[in-house]
Amino acid sequence: MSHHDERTFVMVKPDGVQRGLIGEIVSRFEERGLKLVGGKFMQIDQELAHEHYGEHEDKPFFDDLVDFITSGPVFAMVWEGADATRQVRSMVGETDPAESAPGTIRGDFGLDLGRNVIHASDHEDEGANEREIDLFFDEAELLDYERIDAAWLYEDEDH
Ligand code: IDP
Ligand code: MG
Repeated sequence: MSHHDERTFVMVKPDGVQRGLIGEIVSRFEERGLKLVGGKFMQIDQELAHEHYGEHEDKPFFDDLVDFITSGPVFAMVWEGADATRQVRSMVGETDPAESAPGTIRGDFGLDLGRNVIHASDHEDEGANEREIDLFFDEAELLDYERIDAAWLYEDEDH
């Protein structure tokens, strides 16, 4: 693996899907230079919701969070690139849209903590990206290809 093959898990939540934001969100990551290696339009069931948000099961908002994330379709994705997990989180913004800077996804498209449009793996939680990718995708669903502009995105990629 070269240094720009880091993968991270991202998901447009049910509010983002209903509000027609899938394309906008995908565009931001594409334009940044990240490579889409997996994508799945799906509805999360109770079991997957509990597993995905297991770290929050003792929090007061857990039941509402599970109800919300299972309430409609989501668009799950895997994006690849240099420092992908940390770079995606910086593009997503803070957990609370009200605290998120304009220019970030949550800062541009949200106002409410419980409706924050997008999930992305936490770069401060070691291995969260790989765990979440495994939870949502089979290895065969992650595609191996080169972006045609790779040599213009990375100085050390050969022309
Ligand atoms: P993150 O999505 O920025 O990683 P986490 O702290 O991992 O934030 O929380 C997971 C999700 O739980 C958040 O995206 C948000 O939807 C919801 N959430 C977090 N904290 C609260 C809260 O205090 N009230 C209601 N919902 C919350
Ligand atoms: Mg989190």
